[in-house]
Amino acid sequence: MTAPSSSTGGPFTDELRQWALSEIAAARAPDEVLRELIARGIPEELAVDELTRLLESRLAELKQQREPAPHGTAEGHATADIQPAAEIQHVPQPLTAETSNLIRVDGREVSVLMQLKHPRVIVFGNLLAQDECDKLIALAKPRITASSVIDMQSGGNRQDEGRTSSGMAFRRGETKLIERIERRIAALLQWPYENGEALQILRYAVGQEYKPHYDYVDPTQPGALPFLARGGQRVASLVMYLNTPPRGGATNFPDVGLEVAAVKGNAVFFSYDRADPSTGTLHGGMPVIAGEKWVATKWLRVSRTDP
Ligand code: PD2
Ligand code: ZN
Repeated sequence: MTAPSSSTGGPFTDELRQWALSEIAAARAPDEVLRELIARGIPEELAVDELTRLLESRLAELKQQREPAPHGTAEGHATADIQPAAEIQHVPQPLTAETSNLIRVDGREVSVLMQLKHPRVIVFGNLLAQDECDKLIALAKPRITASSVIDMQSGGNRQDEGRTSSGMAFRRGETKLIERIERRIAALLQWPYENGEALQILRYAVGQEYKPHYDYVDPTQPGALPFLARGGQRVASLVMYLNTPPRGGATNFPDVGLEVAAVKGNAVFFSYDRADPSTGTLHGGMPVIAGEKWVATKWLRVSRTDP
């Protein structure tokens, strides 16, 4: 199996990637490879991210090679049956507080409250002003209906017992306030405004939840095609909290035991460079225990998508 063909650009060139892959294949210790990448001028964070990706795809490759041939396939031709690993995509690399605890964006001081490397999760504080949260709720309230999910057979929408909230979507740039928030998000995440899906608002009442799921679509399902044709795969999500529920409603990442509390004005960002559970981005909205919970979600695509 070959290395991912797409280049991430920047200092981590295809040549360096090939070199790192050959070192991994030769069973060189990852910390030595990492040290050498840093010595070759790759910033530490980028070197860790890229090396993690290469190691994961190598492990996935080895795992596939060890799995028995599925029923109906000829023994001895196992390698011909290996599925290609999920395509690796560029993902947003948000501005993070490397030198200061605050990030200046759109005249606001956004803080980084927590960062996790794998899965890549960042919790931002003060991304939205309190009155911006209130205005988004007021604009959405008259338009909300029962939430749906993408039907992976037809490509349309359907209701699902795993998602019991209600919600609505604005058009991108629908009002001055919405456009301002969307441009702020684009600046913070360093990802084009046009690659962001329309802002979606969700309301959860007591007992309502969004069971753990992935935000990318499974590209092998027929219903994924119309979705992928308009902007490509999702590569990151930003869930912004519009109120602080008195109890419950955290966003959880069960694979790593992380629960992000819903606090008004804060947001949780996570990225996934491939449509695969190895990203560790299984996540859910935990049941609201008291009060209600309002969020605004922005999904980021590989390419420009519908407004
Ligand atoms: O409301 C949430 O916390 C939540 C959790 C998981 C929202 C989403 N996913 C989503 O909108 O995709
Ligand atoms: Zn989600």
